[in-house]
Amino acid sequence: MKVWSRGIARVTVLVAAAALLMLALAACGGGGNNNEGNGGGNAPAGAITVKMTEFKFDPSTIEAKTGEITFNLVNDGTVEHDMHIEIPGNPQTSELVAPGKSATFTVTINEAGEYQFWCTVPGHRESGMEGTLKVEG
Ligand SMILES: [Cu+2]
Repeated sequence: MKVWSRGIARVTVLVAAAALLMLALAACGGGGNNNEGNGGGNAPAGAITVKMTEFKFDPSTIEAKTGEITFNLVNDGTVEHDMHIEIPGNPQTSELVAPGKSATFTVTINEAGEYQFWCTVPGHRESGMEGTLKVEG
């Protein structure tokens, strides 16, 4: 009798451990690279996180220092978005970011000033998806 109940207890522990393992695996899923996940957990150090939804950037006014500027673009919307920064002589556009995904976007701006940015998907800028990047030396 004692041996029997011990066996049951052991099986119960094994089942519980297996369930925990599966939960842990599920929690880790989808976080493998920079284009996965939605929390920006893989963003490089110093990156400026910008959320993109229909139809705005959050924040829409961004302050940065001259030099290399890295954005962590997080698409919290339901359609694709990107970020275009109008740098005179060197305009830059990020990759298109799918809904629920994020992407790293790096530009170099050596001159202090205010730069306009917007989403290039047709109709989005007109709907309010634009902002200002203030760069200080
Ligand atoms: Cu857009």
